[in-house]
Amino acid sequence: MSRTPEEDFSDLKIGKPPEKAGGLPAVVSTMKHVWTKSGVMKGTAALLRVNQIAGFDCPGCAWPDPAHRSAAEFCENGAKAVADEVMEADVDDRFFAKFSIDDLKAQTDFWLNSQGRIARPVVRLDGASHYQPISWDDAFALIASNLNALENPDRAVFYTSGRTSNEAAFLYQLFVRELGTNNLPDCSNMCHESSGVGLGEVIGIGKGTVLLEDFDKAEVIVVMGQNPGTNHPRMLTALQSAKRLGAKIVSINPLREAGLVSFVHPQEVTTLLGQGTHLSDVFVPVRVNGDVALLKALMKRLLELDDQKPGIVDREFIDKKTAGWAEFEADLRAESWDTLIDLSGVEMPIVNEVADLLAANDNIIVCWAMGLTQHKNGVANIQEVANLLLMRGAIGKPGAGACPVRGHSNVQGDRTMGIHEKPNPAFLDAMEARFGVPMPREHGHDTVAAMQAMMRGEVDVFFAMGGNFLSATPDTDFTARALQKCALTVQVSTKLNRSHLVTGKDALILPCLGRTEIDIQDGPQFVTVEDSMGMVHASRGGNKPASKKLMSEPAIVCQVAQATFPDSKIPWESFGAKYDLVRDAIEACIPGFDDFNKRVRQPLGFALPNGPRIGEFPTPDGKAHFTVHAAPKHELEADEFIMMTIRSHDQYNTTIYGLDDRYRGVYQGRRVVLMNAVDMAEMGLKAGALVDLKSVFNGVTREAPRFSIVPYEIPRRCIATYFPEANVLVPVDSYADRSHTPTSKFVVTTMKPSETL
Ligand SMILES: Nc1nc2c(c(=O)[nH]1)N[C@H]1C(S)=C(S)[C@@H](COP(=O)(O)OP(=O)(O)OC[C@H]3O[C@@H](n4cnc5c(=O)[nH]c(N)nc54)[C@H](O)[C@@H]3O)O[C@H]1N2
Ligand SMILES: Nc1nc2c(c(=O)[nH]1)N[C@H]1C(S)=C(S)[C@@H](COP(=O)(O)OP(=O)(O)OC[C@H]3O[C@@H](n4cnc5c(=O)[nH]c(N)nc54)[C@H](O)[C@@H]3O)O[C@H]1N2
Ligand SMILES: [Mo]
Repeated sequence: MSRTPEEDFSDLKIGKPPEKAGGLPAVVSTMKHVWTKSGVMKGTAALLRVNQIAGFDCPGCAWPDPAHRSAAEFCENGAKAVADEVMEADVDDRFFAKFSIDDLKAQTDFWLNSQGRIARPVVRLDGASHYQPISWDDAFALIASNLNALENPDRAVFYTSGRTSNEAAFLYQLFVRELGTNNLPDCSNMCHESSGVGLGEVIGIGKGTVLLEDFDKAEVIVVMGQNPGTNHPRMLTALQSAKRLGAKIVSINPLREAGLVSFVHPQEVTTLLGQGTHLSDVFVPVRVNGDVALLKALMKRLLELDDQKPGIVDREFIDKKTAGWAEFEADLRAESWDTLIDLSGVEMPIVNEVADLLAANDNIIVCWAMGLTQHKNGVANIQEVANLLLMRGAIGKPGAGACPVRGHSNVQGDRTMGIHEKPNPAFLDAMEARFGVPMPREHGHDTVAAMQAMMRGEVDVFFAMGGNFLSATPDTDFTARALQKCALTVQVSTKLNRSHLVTGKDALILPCLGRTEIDIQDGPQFVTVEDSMGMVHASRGGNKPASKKLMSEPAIVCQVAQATFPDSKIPWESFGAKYDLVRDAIEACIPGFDDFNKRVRQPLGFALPNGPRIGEFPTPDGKAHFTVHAAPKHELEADEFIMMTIRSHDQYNTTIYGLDDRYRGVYQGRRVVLMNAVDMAEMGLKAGALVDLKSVFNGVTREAPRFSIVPYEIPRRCIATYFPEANVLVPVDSYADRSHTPTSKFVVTTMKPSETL
């Protein structure tokens, strides 16, 4: 067996996880990433435009911007995302001539990303060893000829990652539907789909119900299955502010994440060296996927407290606004305390402490991310959160509600723009009326279904608007084989990644402008995005594009469309030239965008309508719904562990910025398994021992060799690894009921010591 560069553990160091996030180390890390990658001047200039009213939306995450902004409205990891984009365009003709595709495959993801921005369009024709330069026109002609040759439009699949602007997303889905398919899988399928489906069913909208200002009015904020210190650092500012105003914070997580313990605001100079704000009042070390049991335990306790002293269950709200209470209450009363406590892994005193807080305070916000959505019962997890809020009447009023914290900076906007394999018929009707082009009605493939269709040989063209489909999807080896069955794969990208190396017979890389860059078409253009709380605002880059040969995403879509449909009724050429015209079309087709061009030019943009936020539930019966879910039981064999795959502090999804996970005390290595010391002792494993991991699902075995064991404070029989390294172990057919989100936080795994090499 040969060793890959990732499997070299000579520099791996394990330290103690810090007690607090932010502070000086965050400032130092920010400057290191920004200045070494993009140069002092260009990097600093870019940072000063992040999230400013006349600047660009941070490509880091979807956390909203406050109305009153500081000159430095960014965080350490947002700065890394910006620095990563503001790199030189060194992936150019010379680069592609020098390195064959096989040479590139031998490199790590970290190396691939650190080569710089992609400078020009390139093609690899069937059998060639290298990518070669291609002109934009020839690239568009190649795509058009493949699309026009399809036996059926459903033999093409169009993926979207969540950085794509509203304008690009709207144009993209319009083109795909003009072609005649709804095959529009997106990263949301792997991310907050369980939140969308879960909330959609019970409150009538698949989005959160709070605004940023609600945090300052909240009395209790519960943060579940989320690691904001790394993934949404600007959220810590909101938590700190709420905390200073008296709110209590409850953190429900198998790991005691540093960002949730204590926080030193990196931009508050006076507190930079201090101890910081202690954030979590209660830490609840739930077992992986013990959340349904835990939430039911909390609600059962609330019922008991209400029996003792009525008023905790908000009966007036329940009578007026909801349905399903009687069955829900009966199920909770019938649950056994022993079972709930056992399945949650949380001790009774902690359950009581949290229940007391939830009983004593009416303004409750629950925030969550991937720790809840990426489970077989992901939809049930979210609906239990909704049950809790509804029972306390904590939805539809200021300072309370549901807050799914979105990942990619415009993933929510892309959905609003119609990037969805199951489009709303009213939206299709509106597009037919506006453009006079028939729209396909049959549902298309989501991400998992697209992978399976490719594997069956039912996909000829795979087109990706951003992202890294190969490494982000589950079951890497399966996805690799599936992608290679396509005739043509097209990647619209900014940086090199593994999806450029495992491709269809022919492959194109189309390099696009990033958020930070000036976009000139018929004059300077700007785009718009929607944040995690449904605020829509403008984003304008200020940097000179990394290369003259880049095109904007909207322009790329319009040119592909023009090449494919030279006689289209849709005004592709003018759409590509003037994004105001695209916004007019969005206004005509999507509710909530009245006066779009005018309102988006207001300094703070505008909020999209949200019924539940004001206590109106757009479900078929106009009520919010209580739902009943059984707590999942997991019978593990003696040698089995539940593995969750998570992000380190130095990565953005599949983009690896560096090899450290500072907040967990892991340095210079990513092939690690966080494991409970008692489990290690039982298995006879020492810190630093190398193990091969194996998952078996539906009779199929998947293996990932050589991971180093790190002792960690994590519940017994639970382990954690980083994605994408562990994605080979996530089975393609293990996904959430109804939302089809891969179960990236729940992979039953065994391990055995690795052979010495
Ligand atoms: N810097 C940076 N920022 C990012 C990203 C990034 O990669 N890097 N990615 C972006 C994207 S697309 C997304 S979706 C978000 C992701 O943001 P997160 O969801 O915070 O990301 P994960 O690392 O997947 O962390 C999941 C958290 O859930 C916990 N967890 C795992 N299983 C369970 C469980 O069963 N129950 C509970 N209660 N908790 C559990 C883990 O311990 C971990 O703290 O971040 C976005 N922002
Ligand atoms: N095991 C496991 N797997 C997971 C997860 C997990 O927690 N565990 N999380 C899942 C989640 S939540 C998500 S959202 C997905 C993420 O899946 P993706 O969105 O597909 O992956 P990213 O790594 O964010 O994509 C990175 C690439 O996007 C391109 N890019 C960056 N900026 C731009 C831009 O402005 N325009 C264009 N066109 N391209 C750009 C760059 O070329 C870069 O290499 O992964 C999922 N996969
Ligand atoms: Mo995500």
